Amino acid sequence: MIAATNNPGKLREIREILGVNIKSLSDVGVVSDPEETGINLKDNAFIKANAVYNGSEPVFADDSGLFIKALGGEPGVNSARYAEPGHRREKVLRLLDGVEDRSAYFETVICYIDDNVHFFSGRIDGVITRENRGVNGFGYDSIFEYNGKTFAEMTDEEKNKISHRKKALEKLKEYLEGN
Ligand code: ITT
Repeated sequence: MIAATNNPGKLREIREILGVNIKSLSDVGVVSDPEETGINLKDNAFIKANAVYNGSEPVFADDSGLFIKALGGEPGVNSARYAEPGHRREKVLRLLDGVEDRSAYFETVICYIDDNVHFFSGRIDGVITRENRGVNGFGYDSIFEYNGKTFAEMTDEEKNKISHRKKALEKLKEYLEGN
């Protein structure tokens, strides 16, 4: 299976959770960074997987986002493009300054293409912290808290037990095992 992602943090999580042989884009010499023009995670997951699929080897892609209640679901599908790199978490913290209801969730939609196109999704609910905490993980991990710890304060193993991506990957795993 080829994982159509350029995000090393994601790739590491996928390998750890699925435990099957996963090739990255660079392993197969494919350069792919299609524009994520979809209006939701499902559209973008399909765009990413379909850009790599060549009719033989199965392809996996996921699109994920952080959906914050007080921001009307932002950054959501725009999580990767919400601000310049290095400024995304600060933007969220600034917009939530003084906001009491800090509920948020991460959602992942996986698109898996073999002979058909399949979708699997997973979600985890938590809250946005008031400052960055923790050094592990990637993206918004240091401002997303679940059960008293941010994702960046968890080990990979702890995060991978409960994460949005884990839940979606478990569904894919079930599908793969039934085939
Ligand atoms: P692709 O190459 O797979 O497209 P990406 O970094 O663009 O990688 P997504 O579009 O799926 O990834 O995700 C959007 C952003 O959401 C991503 O850049 C992160 O900032 C954030 N994100 C996704 N999953 C996350 C996670 O598990 N923890 C923290 N942030 C996450």
